[in-house]
Amino acid sequence: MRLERVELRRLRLPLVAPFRTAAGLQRDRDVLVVKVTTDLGEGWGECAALGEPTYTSEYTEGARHVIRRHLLPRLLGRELQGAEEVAEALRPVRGHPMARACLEMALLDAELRARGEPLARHLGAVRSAVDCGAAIGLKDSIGHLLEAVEGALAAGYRRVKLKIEPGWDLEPVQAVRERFGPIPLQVDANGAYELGDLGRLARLDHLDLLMIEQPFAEDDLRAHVELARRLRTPICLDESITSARAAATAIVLGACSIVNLKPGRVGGYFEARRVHDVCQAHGVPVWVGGMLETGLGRAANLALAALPNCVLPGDLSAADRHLAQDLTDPPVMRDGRLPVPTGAGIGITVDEERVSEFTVELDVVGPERPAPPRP
Ligand code: NPG
Repeated sequence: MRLERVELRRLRLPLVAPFRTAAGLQRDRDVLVVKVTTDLGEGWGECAALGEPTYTSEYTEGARHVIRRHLLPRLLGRELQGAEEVAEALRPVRGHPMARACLEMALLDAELRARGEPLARHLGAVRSAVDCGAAIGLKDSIGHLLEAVEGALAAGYRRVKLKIEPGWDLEPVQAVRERFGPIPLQVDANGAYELGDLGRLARLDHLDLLMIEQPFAEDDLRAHVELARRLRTPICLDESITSARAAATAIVLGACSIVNLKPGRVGGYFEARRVHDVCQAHGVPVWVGGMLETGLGRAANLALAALPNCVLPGDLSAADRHLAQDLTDPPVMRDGRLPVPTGAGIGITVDEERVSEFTVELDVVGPERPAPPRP
């Protein structure tokens, strides 16, 4: 296949409500979406990067720059056997996994659409619907937190994840436990703690949490090892798992016993599947995370969540849980589960009118129109 033209759009989508985590406050979703045109047809991709470099070093404007200046020149016009070769073509560029993943996703969508093959089947899906979990941001009061948890449970979500940070941990989590009893509950710190907070985190151990996610900084595997030795609550890693190799290292060192899988964080769907496989080989369950994606990114996440070792409910919801406006019609959650898309490629129809409506910047790379056929 050959990439011929790219529309790179920066969109600004309103959120239902601001979303606060230890990794910053999201007031809206500043997101990059690409439409690629290849010799096989069109495909869509979404970049997981947030508007500011507060969750990882990548951010929307930076991703836009690296895509235009460094990634696309390595892909445009080049003959590829398929999207599986995108990672290899981009190997000379260091870092920027979310920017790479976005292009890989769009080319994979184009390739699979042309073949009539759904992404889930291509990745090795074993399920037609997946369990959904709700992620609840940091709140300004326990009352607001309890309301949010109540709303998520009423909507049918099969587990609840609470964001925590130093000063917002034991008390709110305990309050949720007391009020809602033995619901499947987990917490996520986005790296907000230090090794010296070990004792403080140990106080969560009696709350029967499914896991504590990324308590320490992404490069502090040692602190995670120490905590894992001390607690019976499983430790899950997110930001630290940047590749299949990183997953193997973290598991072998004893830094985690659960992994959050995000294709953007590891540079694409093929690497995400390798992370899944490495974890499976070590008996480590995985679940699919979320990055406040539009319906496009979420549909692709549902395909990934259908893999055999994705045995825990993910941060999977229809986009309308977080976004006031979306680029597709949201799927309907039934009984806390969402159907895995069955259409070719990512399997959803992007509403191009809505895409245009929310576009704040547009770059077109490649010829405006395909060259006319020679007489
Ligand atoms: O359902 O998309 C969603 C949100 C899930 O909490 C969620 N994502 O750390 O995993 C995370 C997290 C996040 C979101 C982090 C936004 C930073 C900003």
